[in-house]
Amino acid sequence: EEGFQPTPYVEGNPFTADTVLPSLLKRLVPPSVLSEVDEDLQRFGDVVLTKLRPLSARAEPARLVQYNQWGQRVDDLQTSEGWRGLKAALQEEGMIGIFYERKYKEYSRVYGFAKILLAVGDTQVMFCPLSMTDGCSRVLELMGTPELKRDVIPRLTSRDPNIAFTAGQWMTERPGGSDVSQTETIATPIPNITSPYGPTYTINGFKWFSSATDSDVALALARTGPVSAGSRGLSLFLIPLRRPLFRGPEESAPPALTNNIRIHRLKNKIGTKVLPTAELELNGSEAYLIGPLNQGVKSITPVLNITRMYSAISSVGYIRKALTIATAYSKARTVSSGEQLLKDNPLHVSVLAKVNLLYRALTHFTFSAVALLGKVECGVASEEEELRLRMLTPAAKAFAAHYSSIAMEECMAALGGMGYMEETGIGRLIDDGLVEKVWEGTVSVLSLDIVRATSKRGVVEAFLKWANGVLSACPPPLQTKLSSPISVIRESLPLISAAYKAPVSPLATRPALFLF
Ligand code: MFK
Ligand code: FAD
Repeated sequence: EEGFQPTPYVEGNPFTADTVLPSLLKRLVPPSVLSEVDEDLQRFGDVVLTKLRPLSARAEPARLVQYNQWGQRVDDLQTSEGWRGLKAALQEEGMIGIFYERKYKEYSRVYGFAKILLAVGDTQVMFCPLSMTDGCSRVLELMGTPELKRDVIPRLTSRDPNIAFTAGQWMTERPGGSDVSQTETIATPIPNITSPYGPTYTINGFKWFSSATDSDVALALARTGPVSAGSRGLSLFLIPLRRPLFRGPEESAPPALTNNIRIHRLKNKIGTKVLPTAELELNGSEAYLIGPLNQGVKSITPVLNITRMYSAISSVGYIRKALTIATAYSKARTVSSGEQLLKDNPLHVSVLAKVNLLYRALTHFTFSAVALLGKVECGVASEEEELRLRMLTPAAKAFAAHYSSIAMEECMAALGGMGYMEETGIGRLIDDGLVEKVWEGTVSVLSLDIVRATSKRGVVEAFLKWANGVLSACPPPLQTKLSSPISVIRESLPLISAAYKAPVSPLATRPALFLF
């Protein structure tokens, strides 16, 4: 009880404490939109502190009850109150809604992703199911029947948690997740039945990873062509997890999955423990074909590209949270015989500055892709911008995932022993953030995707034109002319390392643009 008492640190409102978002938003959003968005983000910063954080603290890993007391198979997935509360709170905040209401037109993506950046460290990976819900909405917007657009999109994008749906994505199977060509799940057409939602099939197979197991629908790949056709024999299906999909308002969703889906087991993961990732057996599940037959991989790519954007922003959001804690601690903890706060110690500040620089670089980099996504979805992007987005998406996701854990470990150590304690939450952030290197494409698979993207005519030219334009606007020491995407990477490395040594300044953040 006696002796030195450590001073608790205060994290503060994540928006007003943020060192990057205000200037980033000024750069990307016109003043008329900025004033409204700015006000909402300040309010939302308080919501993160007062509502989302307490809910997150009450979120527990889900429990799976496979059999009831009569020996019947029930597969009752019991999620925690905190998890359900987080989902509802984020739906009410318009996470998904903002992106389809498009109140701020092409700037809606920047606005919504700014909210994600602020919330991600305090929401227990809830943006995983929400990202797939977003991706599913986009696929249905692009390829759904008029009835799907009428009935399902409004649910997926709803701000009312009582009627809102979430969606999962079932691609990965035991023979391969990066490479889906050996998919074993089979789709069989039901003769003479066509639902208004599309040609109706039954699905049989085993899905090895299902993270949004508490969702209402899932987009899944299943084989409709010969095994010899590999991934070109797969089609995309919308699968309801329960039937009927729509119930009266008085009936809440039954916990068990009722579309002939069994939950084999819940995954035992390093992190993302609250997220109910499961293995699923599908034994004659009803499903609707989405998009053209045997073009399932291509049809699901809008989901991949949207969830990859969420992944990139999540990685950056984890750094934001860890850095905020480390910065707050530096204002509370003294060193040098108690004479000096850490924030005034040059050696310590240089450590924080390094992470701060990385955070700035990655935020500007990832949001440049987010801004392009908004433009493409609103039909106002040029062809060159569309091609650039195609390349930037896997690059942003891979870079952010790679650097995030490095940055978070620095932040953890910046609190000394306190950083290694569970209560700071940095440990959970690191464990959760690690998965960004794996799901939605590993770093190697994404680098192959960049190669795939650049093999399309015009992509490299569009990219170099843009990169050289950015470079020519930089101060002389950073000016250089690039001739290939490889040279962008090669030339950027010395610039980035030079920037690391420099004090944090607007100039030092510029090399972010050279990352890609
Ligand atoms: C909070 C964080 C948020 C994130 C959370 C989400 C939860 C996590 C859930 C998951 O992890 S879900 C599973 C995600 N799985 C993957 O990401 C799989 C990784 N593997 C790949 O991405 C492979 O590249 C792929 C499976 C797509 C390769 O399949 P294929 O069949 O060998 O691809 P192919 O034949 O090269 O391409 C088929 C078509 O799609 C081509 O078009 P064309 O038919 O016109 O030639 C390609 O150009 C096109 N394509 C492929 N990837 C594309 C794309 N188009 C646009 N964007 C892409 N990314
Ligand atoms: P593999 O593809 O076997 O990869 C193994 C290694 O091989 C990796 O290092 C990879 O980089 C490397 N590799 C693969 N191909 C190549 C290549 N051509 N060249 C060089 N190296 C290569 N999936 C879903 O569909 N839905 C979900 O909801 C979902 N949730 C998930 C939740 C969690 C927590 C995790 C960890 C995964 C989830 N996944 C989900 C699965 C995830 O998308 C896959 O694990 C991922 O795509 C990798 O596939 P894999 O596990 O089969 O690994």
